[in-house]
Amino acid sequence: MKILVIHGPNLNLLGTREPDVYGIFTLADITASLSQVAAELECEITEMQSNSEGTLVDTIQAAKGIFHGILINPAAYTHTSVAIRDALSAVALPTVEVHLSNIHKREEFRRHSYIAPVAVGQISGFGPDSYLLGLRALINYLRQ
Ligand code: CA2
Repeated sequence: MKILVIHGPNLNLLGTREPDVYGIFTLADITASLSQVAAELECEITEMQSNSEGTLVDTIQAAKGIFHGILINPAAYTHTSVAIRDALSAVALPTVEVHLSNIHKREEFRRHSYIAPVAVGQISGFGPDSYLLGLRALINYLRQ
């Protein structure tokens, strides 16, 4: 089982700024934890991060035929990107949307996700655990 893990814009800054909102862990810490869970679940993960909407769309398009599912934190593009939603819809790979923070208890503009309607589900508010729970949920879904 091959899973593509996508980190959206500014997540490369994790652990360097806004620790009160996003915590003190870095993207490398999340990668390390995800790798442990992936080994336990006997799946293979490939990770990428980009600040560019076009690169994220290109990456999603290229996933078809290579990956079985997508785990994505679209970050700010969650709330703006019809292009990322359309790419996910086009490849039709089971997708789980994750967020570190609980987007439903923050500013009003974060409550709407363009991605949620094309995802299997959304996990939000558990910090790095959102990724780990999301990977488990995606693998369980794919193995049903
Ligand atoms: O809670 C999440 O995971 C978000 O996807 C994070 C996005 C935000 O726009 C979404 O509404 C919710 C922001 C990611 C930016 O991460 C930073 C990390 C450190 C310093 C600054 C930004």
